[in-house]
Amino acid sequence: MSTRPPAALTIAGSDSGGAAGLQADLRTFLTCGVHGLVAVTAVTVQNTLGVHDRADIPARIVAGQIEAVAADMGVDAAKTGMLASGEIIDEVAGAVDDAGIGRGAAVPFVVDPVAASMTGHPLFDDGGLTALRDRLLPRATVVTPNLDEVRLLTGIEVTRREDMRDAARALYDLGPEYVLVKSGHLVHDSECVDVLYDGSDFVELPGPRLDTPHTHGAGDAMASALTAGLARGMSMVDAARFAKWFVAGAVAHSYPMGAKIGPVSAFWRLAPEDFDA
Ligand code: PXL
Repeated sequence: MSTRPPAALTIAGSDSGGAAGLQADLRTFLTCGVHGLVAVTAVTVQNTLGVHDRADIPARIVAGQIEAVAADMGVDAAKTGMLASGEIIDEVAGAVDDAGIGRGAAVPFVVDPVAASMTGHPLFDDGGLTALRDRLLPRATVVTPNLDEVRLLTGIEVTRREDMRDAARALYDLGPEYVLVKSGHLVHDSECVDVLYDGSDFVELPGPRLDTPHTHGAGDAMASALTAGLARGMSMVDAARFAKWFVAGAVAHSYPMGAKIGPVSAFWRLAPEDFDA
């Protein structure tokens, strides 16, 4: 390859288990044809039993990573994952503004409002939720909550497919350009129909509901495939459909690893000869 590929930036935490976090994002970017840039926010000590410890990166180092890659390498789309603290969110808000990333700027900004790990451990401090709502959602080109994050951000408890539209409207009022509400947690629904809302119209994004317990990293894969699609110049609707396609393949090829919930997989994007010994 002699020309520069599209580049996407993830602002996210490290998962030592390699299922979620920046590891999932970089794997998704690569297999979606996009160079991955990284601003690490925190290091988690994690396996399938839980998040056992963590160290947050100093906020100025998080901002420094964003500034450094934006100034020299160029960012075609950016996303957030685990943001760790209100202080880090404040620095990220300033850095994305300076880099021309976000709603109304040239570079699309996907805010995945990651609040807790799969095992229920909080992934930001008490100031994090307020900072996310007040400082990041108004800067988001698109916000991609699951139904737990919908409840934390809006107080709305979604129990039926129909409630997702009310949730999308309430989230839209917090300032993003688009809202993509994910339906994965509606476990009694036979399909996974996500909803994309732009303040006037709804687009339904259908997908299969697959019967597997191994879904760690599915949300990260969805948001990073969406980011990759945007980095490649797709419209929001096309990028959202692309992300659904990618995450359905990743969940279909998930595997057991460790005692509890195993990772979703991007291996299906590799050719059979890549597996020959
Ligand atoms: O899936 C959300 C997520 C994001 N980032 C990190 C995580 C998790 C979930 O476990 O550990 C670092």
